[in-house]
Amino acid sequence: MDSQSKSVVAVILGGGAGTRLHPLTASRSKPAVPIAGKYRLVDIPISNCINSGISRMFVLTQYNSASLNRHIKNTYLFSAFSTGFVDILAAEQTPDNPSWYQGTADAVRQSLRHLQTFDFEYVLILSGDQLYQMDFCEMIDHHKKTGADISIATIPVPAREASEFGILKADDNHMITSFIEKPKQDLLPDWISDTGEEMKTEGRLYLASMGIYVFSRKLLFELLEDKMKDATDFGKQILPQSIGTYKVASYQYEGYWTDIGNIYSFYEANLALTDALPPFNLFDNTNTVYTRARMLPPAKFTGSTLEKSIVAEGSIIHASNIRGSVVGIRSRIGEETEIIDSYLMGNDYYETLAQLLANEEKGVPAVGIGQRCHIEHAIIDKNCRIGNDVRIIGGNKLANTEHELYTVKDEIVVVKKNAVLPDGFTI
Ligand code: ADQ
Ligand code: ADP
Repeated sequence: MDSQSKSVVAVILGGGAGTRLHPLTASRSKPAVPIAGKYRLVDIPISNCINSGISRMFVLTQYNSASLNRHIKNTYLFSAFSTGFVDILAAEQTPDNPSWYQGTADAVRQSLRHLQTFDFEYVLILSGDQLYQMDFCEMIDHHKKTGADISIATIPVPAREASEFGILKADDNHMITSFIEKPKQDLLPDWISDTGEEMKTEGRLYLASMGIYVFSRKLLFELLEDKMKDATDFGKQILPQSIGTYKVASYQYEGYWTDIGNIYSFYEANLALTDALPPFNLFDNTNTVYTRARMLPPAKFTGSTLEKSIVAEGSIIHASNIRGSVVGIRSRIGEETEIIDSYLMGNDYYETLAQLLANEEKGVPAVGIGQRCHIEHAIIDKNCRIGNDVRIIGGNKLANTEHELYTVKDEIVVVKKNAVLPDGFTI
């Protein structure tokens, strides 16, 4: 570890109530949501930190879940010779604070008493629901070089996306002169920036905050505990109120970055991994994406045609056709089944032969997907039991629906974790 990364502690905002990712967050906290067939959301910021040499991390989450604890405990085992750790700080009631995290700044404020015992100069604040690969050392270098008190990572975005983000303007020395959280479309003309020739030709005229911040230690404590002690949010209060008083720098990033905070963007980001040259590269010698090492056997196929798909290890596939899909660990798919443009998260376990026979007698489908099914434009959460001849077809103007076994959001059918769909079930 170089001295630069030694001076940094990372705080990963693991998520509020997680309502935008419902029903994937019904039984687990947001950082534990499985992505790309074998990882979890929290693996992305943690891997970026590790690849940047930052090995002290706190994950703040609104509620603790068994799966998140197990995942972190089993995955991020730093050696006895390292000072590295990943600690989960779940919102907790204390005698002087009876409430949950009220927002991002409040979450960080409540974590300060855990941070203060460590030796560091900078706090790197990250979102837990973004897909990107970034070298944070470059951002911290920029923070130091510009003499900033606060730095915000920024990315040029087009007008149609600008209302979803904090939008800012910076001067020639990269200092932010104004900031507005999620401006309405009619305000946008006032917020155009000079983002450079290449970005301009792509129509990316607005500088958006990526929700990635560097704070100098002293200032973060001062703001959260004293000067802005009532502020609950970075985007709504701390950042706009800091501009003009403190040196707030913009660190412009132009690589791939996407926010995966809702079902639609989650689905899109997962399926984009099946592209020939995906913008988020899992096949990289240097930027490893870490996750739990599961020691699973290789995937096994019989009679399947695969096109533009990712299949994770431990899967047993008899499907006739898998296209444009991500198939997660330990997936089991029966004969003559078709999987199109879907994300199957896979399973946490295999059933024994005895369990399979016992369930068959009771008429309960096995874990996985049965025979002659057609699954299209869907997300299938973990450990689902989908019988034979089941048809799940999303898209096509399907209305939003909340059902005991599934949810339809933005035309994507999400089958809930552990759901049992009997033979012939149709959505
Ligand atoms: P949003 O993502 O809309 O905008 P917010 O909902 O505050 O802002 O979430 C930021 C991150 O913090 C997310 O990872 C979220 O899951 C997490 N989070 C939210 N509430 C939390 C809580 N109570 N406890 C723990 N974690 C929590 C922000 C900025 C914008 C910026 C976008 C970029 O406010 O200015 O443009 O991020 O995505
Ligand atoms: P999720 O991925 O949805 O967050 P968890 O992390 O809670 O799920 O579950 C993963 C672990 O739970 C696996 O390692 C697996 O060993 C175990 N597990 C879950 N359900 C079962 C089950 N029915 N039988 C055996 N093991 C299970």
